[in-house]
Amino acid sequence: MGGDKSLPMVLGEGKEYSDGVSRYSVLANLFAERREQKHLVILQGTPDPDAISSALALDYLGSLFDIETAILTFANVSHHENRAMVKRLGVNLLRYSEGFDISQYQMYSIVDSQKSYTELDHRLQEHELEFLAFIDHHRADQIASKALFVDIREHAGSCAAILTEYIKEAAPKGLEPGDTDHVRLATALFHGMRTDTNRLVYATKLEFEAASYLSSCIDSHVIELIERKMLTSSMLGILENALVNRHLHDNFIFSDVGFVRSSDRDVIPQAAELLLSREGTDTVLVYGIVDEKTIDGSFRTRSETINPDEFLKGFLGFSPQSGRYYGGGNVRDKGGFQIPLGFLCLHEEKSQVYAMAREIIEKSFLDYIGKAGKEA
Ligand SMILES: [Mn+2]
Repeated sequence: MGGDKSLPMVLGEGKEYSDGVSRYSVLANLFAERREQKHLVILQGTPDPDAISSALALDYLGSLFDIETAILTFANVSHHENRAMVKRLGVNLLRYSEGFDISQYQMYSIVDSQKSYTELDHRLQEHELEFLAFIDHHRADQIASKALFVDIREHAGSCAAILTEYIKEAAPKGLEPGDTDHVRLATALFHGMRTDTNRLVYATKLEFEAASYLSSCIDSHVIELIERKMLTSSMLGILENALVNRHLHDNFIFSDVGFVRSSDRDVIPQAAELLLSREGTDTVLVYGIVDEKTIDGSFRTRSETINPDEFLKGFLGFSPQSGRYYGGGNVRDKGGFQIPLGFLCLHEEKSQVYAMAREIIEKSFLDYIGKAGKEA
């Protein structure tokens, strides 16, 4: 360590501090001073694979110092793929409730979250838990973290890759392919990296280095099973609607999927991607009415000239009440929008509301792309 309690300055995104001390050695020293303590890793929001695997990594690192770790969440794992990960890899997550006994823990950490405060800070303070580590890859929050160890790397594609860097230092010879716990850990971390980087398409050097280190322990079969897309019959129904209701306008496809429950909302972008794969199509807009409250739409394009963000802002405009645009996207290939139905959702005749929404959206869309007719 670079001196008592005061950490040296962190420069850039590298694995070392300005004085050449590695980030991990600082964390390892803190662990060493807290042997056999009990550690709580807190996951904020709905736990995703990057967060879960980062927590597993802290559990592993702590175990090298006989530290016992529990992973605490505030929400259930919802997405199918994430549930599959928890189940396949036998991850043990504790769901927080009022009755949760904090007093048995001496310290806590937060991983993969921009926020370094939690909804149970008052209880953590009451029981005098030390805030051990705050490790993240989102943009640094205005409020500086009070953790003893802070590692925020805004340019990292995933938190899992940062944690893998620590593991690499703790176990330089590599994890053991014959050890099921190591395989579980490596597989979780690789999956975490993949989900945060669009299956490694947007991975940084840190992810590739981490993947290379973990490679001998990654169970590819499990990754394949976890990442397999599962569609419920209601989801298939949504895709079917998108196909049946499609209207072609030159190289544009416009479609709607009907009424959708919020749990099936993720299928709308999938429907847009499916339609975009039609030969000769370069731009797709698909929408549905979610929970009878909002019109949610997805926009996909392969066009060289269309900027999805400009397109959606221009085509739908903004809400007079909030002053915010209804939609937006990136400059390259995708975007989305959400328009509240407001008082219209009180209407008894849902089909009329739907027909009206459809007419308005399609007309504005066609006006915007400079076409009058709407023949399929
Ligand atoms: Mn993440």
